[in-house]
Amino acid sequence: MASITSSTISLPSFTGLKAAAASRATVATVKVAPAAPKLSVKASLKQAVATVLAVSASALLASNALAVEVLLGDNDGGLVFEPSTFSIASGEKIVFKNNRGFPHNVVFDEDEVPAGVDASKISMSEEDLLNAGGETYAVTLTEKGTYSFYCSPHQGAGMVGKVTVN
Ligand SMILES: [Cu+2]
Repeated sequence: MASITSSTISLPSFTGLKAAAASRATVATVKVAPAAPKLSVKASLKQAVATVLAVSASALLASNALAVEVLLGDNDGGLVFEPSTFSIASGEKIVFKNNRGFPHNVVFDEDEVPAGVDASKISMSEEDLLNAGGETYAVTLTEKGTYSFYCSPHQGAGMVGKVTVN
């Protein structure tokens, strides 16, 4: 019994004279006792790791919540917003970024924005274009509801999008 650990040494004080008197019972207890703490340590470590993962995941979500990036033109050169349909929280910034197939722009449809929203105040002008790769247009929407937008040079090609502000 050279491997008796501190946790097993304290056992007699818990189990009292009963365990001390029956040596067989003490041996059995000694074998079981170290295993139990080992398991619970593993379990709590697992839990700790899970908690850390959950925290970093929510931190990522929180940082994403500050700005959503929408690519203008997908990586295959498709004339689309990527993503084209998405949701954001009120006050969250949308950054439209020139990717492929430019020039592009971002115009909100005056007939498809929440009541009271002036589409011209959140839009680029129809003639204004993002001509170079990486150029951005950022807008922050606060009024809840659904907004439709399009790229004026490519609206006919289907470069349209929809954002819901929750
Ligand atoms: Cu476009």
